[in-house]
Amino acid sequence: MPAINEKYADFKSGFVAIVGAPNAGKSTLLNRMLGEKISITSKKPQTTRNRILGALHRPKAQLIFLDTPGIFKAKDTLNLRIVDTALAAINDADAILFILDVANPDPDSEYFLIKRLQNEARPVILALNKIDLIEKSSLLEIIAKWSKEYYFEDVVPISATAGTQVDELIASIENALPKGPPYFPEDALTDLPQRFLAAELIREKIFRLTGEEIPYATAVTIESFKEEKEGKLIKIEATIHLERDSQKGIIIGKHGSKLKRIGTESRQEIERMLGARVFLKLFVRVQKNWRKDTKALRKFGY
Ligand SMILES: Nc1nc2c(ncn2[C@@H]2O[C@H](COP(=O)(O)OP(=O)(O)O)[C@@H](O)[C@H]2O)c(=O)[nH]1
Ligand SMILES: [Mg+2]
Repeated sequence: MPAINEKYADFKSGFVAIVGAPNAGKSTLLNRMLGEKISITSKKPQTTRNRILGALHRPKAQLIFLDTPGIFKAKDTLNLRIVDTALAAINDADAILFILDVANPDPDSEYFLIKRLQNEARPVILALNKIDLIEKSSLLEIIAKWSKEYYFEDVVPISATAGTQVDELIASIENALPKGPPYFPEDALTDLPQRFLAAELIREKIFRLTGEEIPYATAVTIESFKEEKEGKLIKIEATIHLERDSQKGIIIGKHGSKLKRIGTESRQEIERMLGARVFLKLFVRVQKNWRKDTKALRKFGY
């Protein structure tokens, strides 16, 4: 067997922070690049709250992506934590993948990030996302505009949902990474425990199936996660935490219909993720004003 440094003589590896405005498509792109869903997505901004790590294994490289919450002006304690999480991921990275939504620009967030990246020695690659939503003819202008704003290592127009040019983007990121052996074993997809991913899938359904402030007032914790029948059946008990009593009725819905739908849809996705049958039991609880409560935030994983 060759020595380890010989075996990986021309191997590349590194951490890549995915940053951008809320809703730019960061989590959708991560799932697309990995070919697996590890980060939840929705039409609503600020779906992602934690740092989500996903490893992409290539023949000559390992790309370790850090999906982050969007960068925006935070007002409460939860949101300050969320933005800190995104900025911390930038500090941990070897390269930065800046993604913007060409169909719905968010200049506040975009220029905040551009400013944060000034004097950045590490390579920054720009992905111009959602090109499926704009006229082809306007793309050149957008590329020219952003090329003037910053010295990007590369600018790649993509569509994360359609998969357009995602392979080109991956090749460009691989090119920008430093030489080095892999950090994770080849079968590792993420460092996140299955319990966390299950709670996230429940939170995603709440983001998609409820409106107004409900998704933002929600946290999900897993109370128990038990394998039975040699791992063929998994029994999960989860609690949906809300901020106010008045929100309970909305989550539960008429004759429990909303909660039932949240339960069914998340169970189906958790089953797909775990490759096992899942028995999911949901509880609803009110933890008054948890978003401002540092102890509660810690308990809920923020
Ligand atoms: N049309 C279109 N929609 C996209 C594309 N990429 C992401 N989206 C949608 O944009 C919304 C926000 O995506 P998400 O990944 O949650 O954004 P994030 O907040 O940056 O992580 C979702 O509804 C996605 O389906 C794309 O390339 N084209
Ligand atoms: Mg996200």
